[in-house]
Amino acid sequence: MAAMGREWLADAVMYEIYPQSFADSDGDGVGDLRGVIDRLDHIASLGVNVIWFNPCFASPFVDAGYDVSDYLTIAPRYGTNEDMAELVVKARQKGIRVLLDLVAGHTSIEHPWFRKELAADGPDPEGDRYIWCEELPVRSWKRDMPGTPAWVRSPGPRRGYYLKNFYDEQPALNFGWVGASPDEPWRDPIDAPGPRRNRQALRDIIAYWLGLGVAGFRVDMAFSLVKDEELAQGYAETVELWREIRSWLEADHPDAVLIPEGGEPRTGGSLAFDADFFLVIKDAHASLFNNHYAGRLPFQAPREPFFDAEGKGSTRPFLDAWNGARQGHPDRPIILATADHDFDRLRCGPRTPDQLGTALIFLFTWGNVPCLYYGDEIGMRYVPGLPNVEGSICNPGYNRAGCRTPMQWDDGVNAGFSTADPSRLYLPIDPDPDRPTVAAQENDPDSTLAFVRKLIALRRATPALGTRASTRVVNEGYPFAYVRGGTHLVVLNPRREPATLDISEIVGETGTETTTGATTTTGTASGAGSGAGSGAADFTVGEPIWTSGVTEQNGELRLDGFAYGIFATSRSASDA
Ligand SMILES: [Ca+2]
Repeated sequence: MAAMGREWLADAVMYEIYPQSFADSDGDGVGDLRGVIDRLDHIASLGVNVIWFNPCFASPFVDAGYDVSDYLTIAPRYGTNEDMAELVVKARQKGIRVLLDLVAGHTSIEHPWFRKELAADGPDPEGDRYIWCEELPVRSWKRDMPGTPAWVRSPGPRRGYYLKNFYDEQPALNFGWVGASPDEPWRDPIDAPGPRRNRQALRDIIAYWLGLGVAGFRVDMAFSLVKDEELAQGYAETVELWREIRSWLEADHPDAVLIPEGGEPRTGGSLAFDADFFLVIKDAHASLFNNHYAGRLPFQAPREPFFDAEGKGSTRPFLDAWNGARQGHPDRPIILATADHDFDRLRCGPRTPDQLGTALIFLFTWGNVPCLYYGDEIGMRYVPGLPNVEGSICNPGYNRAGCRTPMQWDDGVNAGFSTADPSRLYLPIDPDPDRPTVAAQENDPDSTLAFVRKLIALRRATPALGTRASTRVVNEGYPFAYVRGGTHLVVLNPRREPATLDISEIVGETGTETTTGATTTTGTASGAGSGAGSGAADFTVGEPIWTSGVTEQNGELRLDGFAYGIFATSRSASDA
């Protein structure tokens, strides 16, 4: 696709690679870039066109690489900068762009910047890169939880405290504060020398890797940069900082994208990032998929997920979040992943492979930019009960290791991931003797792998199922039904019990789908209003494109448990 500028992101199908766990080429038990290069044919066979890597830079790996000690050097355990350059070229030859993870808001305590300030007996004359205070401030953050800054006592020689972003080993970089005060000298103004140095460093890091051929960045904790005890105020200034970087990118690197961790705060004015990211740990995604078998997140509403055999969930929290993100920005790309490195997987707890179909159909036929988490193409499961590896356990009920286990390639030693002794593996292989593998599914037309390949191919061949086409929800609940692009009806029944859809409800309330990317709702929910419907009577459920367990009779679609269907619809010529 030869889209101009950053338009390519809207047509992307992403693939997230956790580099530790994908493929180990040299037998040290940890995945590496050579391993990824060796497996590019598999990645390309999926039909994805963007790889997003979790952090690959030099790090002591207290938080799995989200604690960077050198932004300009690939971590030796993954290879060299030359390996990354080679990977970028070889991926591009297969039509695949590469995104890196940029940890912008903090470094490792091992970073030379921090070592230097820790060894000093006072502020750096050129401006501190970190945030130091001698006495604990009275004002502080109300919450003490991962992701919220907190003061950490300096281990010395420098006296006092430094501000952290996540773990204590992740000191926050100084991008200035909202409301500088002479009584609180650590509150540097945003244009103070320290914050200016760090803003310039961000550009230098971004420019270096773009120069090496990467297509952009996913920015970790993107809105953590400018500090304030009231997070929302800090967000406004942080977005302003990213706008400044965006302006520079538009001039120097117009096709480079920036994707935030999470949604971009709407602070008025233009958006600095190219997408919102509905994270697995956040409510919109969790309300669809989180069945709590990977743990309970303290900041999540306790909900039953919609995609679940019990059928007790609702699509409403997701639709509200979706429409909220699109409010005023109807074309905004929204990334919605099968899973990610921060929590569970689609296949988690009692959810069996035959229950994955409806979830996958949804994730690749809704208007999102889909992101496939490595291993989800074969239905790898969340492995419970693993030890704390590189900070995977954030609190007693929250272990991320279960979604980070090695990719299962074949029936060989260590499932083909590594030739190392099993005791040396980054994380253990899923011990289930029936664990899925790429090799076993490769030529099986009924496998999850074949399903995912077919689904991505269908999406890429069908603009109506892509990001730019309209979406009209025609039934919430079970079954969930929506029309894409005015031409394709998708019906999904993720519960065990059957469900029926009255086709006349679709026909009778056909709305005109005029706004690109907007999501309108007819059927059971209020706010149907997208017009009386031109040619309503001409709307019919047409040829099935891909169905499982769906039958049509007497004006109804009947869906067995876990059934799904994609139908071409017919409309009058006047609607075209
Ligand atoms: Ca290795």
